[in-house]
Amino acid sequence: MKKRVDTILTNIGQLLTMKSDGPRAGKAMKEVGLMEDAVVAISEGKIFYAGNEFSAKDFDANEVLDCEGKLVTPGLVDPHTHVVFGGSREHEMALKQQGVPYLDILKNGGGILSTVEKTREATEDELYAKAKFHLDRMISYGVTTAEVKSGYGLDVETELKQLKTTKRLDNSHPIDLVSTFLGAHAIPHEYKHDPQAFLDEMIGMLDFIKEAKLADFVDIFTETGVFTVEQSREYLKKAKEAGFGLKIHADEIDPLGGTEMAAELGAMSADHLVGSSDEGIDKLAKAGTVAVLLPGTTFYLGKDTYARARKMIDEGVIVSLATDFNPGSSPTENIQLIMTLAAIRLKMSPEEIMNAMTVNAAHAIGRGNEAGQIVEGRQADVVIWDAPNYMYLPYHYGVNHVNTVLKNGRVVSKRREILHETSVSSKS
Ligand code: IZC
Ligand code: ZN
Repeated sequence: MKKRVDTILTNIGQLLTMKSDGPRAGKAMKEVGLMEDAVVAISEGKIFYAGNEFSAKDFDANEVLDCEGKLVTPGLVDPHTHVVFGGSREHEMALKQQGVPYLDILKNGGGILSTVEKTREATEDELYAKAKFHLDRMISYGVTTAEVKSGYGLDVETELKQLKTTKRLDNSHPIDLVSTFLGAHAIPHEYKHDPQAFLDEMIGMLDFIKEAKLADFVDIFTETGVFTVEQSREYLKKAKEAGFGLKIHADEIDPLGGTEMAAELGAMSADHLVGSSDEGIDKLAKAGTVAVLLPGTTFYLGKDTYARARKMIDEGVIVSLATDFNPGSSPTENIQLIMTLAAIRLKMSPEEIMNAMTVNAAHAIGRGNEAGQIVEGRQADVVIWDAPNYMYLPYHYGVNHVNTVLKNGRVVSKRREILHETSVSSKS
């Protein structure tokens, strides 16, 4: 008796199931659940079967996707983005070229604060349309689950506008979105002389955000000229009491000790970590706090020193990777470019990169049981790649290797069609 299913993927060259009982650290990051001659069957939006004990002829499917010997992996997970924002910051490029540091641009009212101005001006519909455009691009690069932060409002009204936009996008866009409240992203000019009063205002929003289910996580930018480690610790403690998971922008530019603090508070993830100390890395490993590394940001800030991924992996930290897509320090939706930067600058292996962008990324945003693996019963989030194997992805860089993206079993993105015909004789 053939098994009736909705869709089967046949003729798969290489299947990475990424099957794992939990997040992967250290040497376990070498495992990718590689299978040859495998078939994937999908029923009602879920993985019905993935393996090589059965073959295509054992299934009666409505739809057959011939993978033509290509690589098939789980949909990628981008666990750190700032997708909902107004405006853009291309005018800062010239300042950067003149050597003006990122934090000086912010101190002078630009940077994050210039995006705050544009986000305050935008209507909810404008924010929605703009973010949808970026999410469409993200899915075309193979992302099927992503985290989205607020933090360009810095007042009650605009923070809520951003969070509501994220919720609306989660309900309407194929990418599953996990929402993070980043009210503590910068000090708005109206509170320039009283950052604590500003933090108190953001703390005042927590219960409402929780009740309205507008965010799962709370995050803070712990950095020189923004929030101190002590301010951040007190703020995050309040967020924990209110029932949120914790995230932190830690040691991105100056090594202040945010890494240690994140681990001490049992944060779900600590992100950036360019300047993390040995002690901080040790604490992350012991606490099981995920290190979300953002090499695209280091690249775009023009820095030479990257996060110490090799040391983190050797010490047993759960390492993940993300785009940090935002209009200032990492304006790109291209998660595949992050793969290459992770390979070249963080010296991560292709296997480690795949774990960082699937299993560990899903875990970093509390979706470890739903996303990041092609395993029976899980949501059928699958990418078919124009690549013969997974090592090819970080190797051939700067372009989009996606052939087809399936979200909950449905084809939601396909490689762009080329709208011309090439005849051999026409150029002779
Ligand atoms: O808009 O510059 N680092 N937050 C912390 C950012 C970068 C985003 C931005
Ligand atoms: Zn960020």
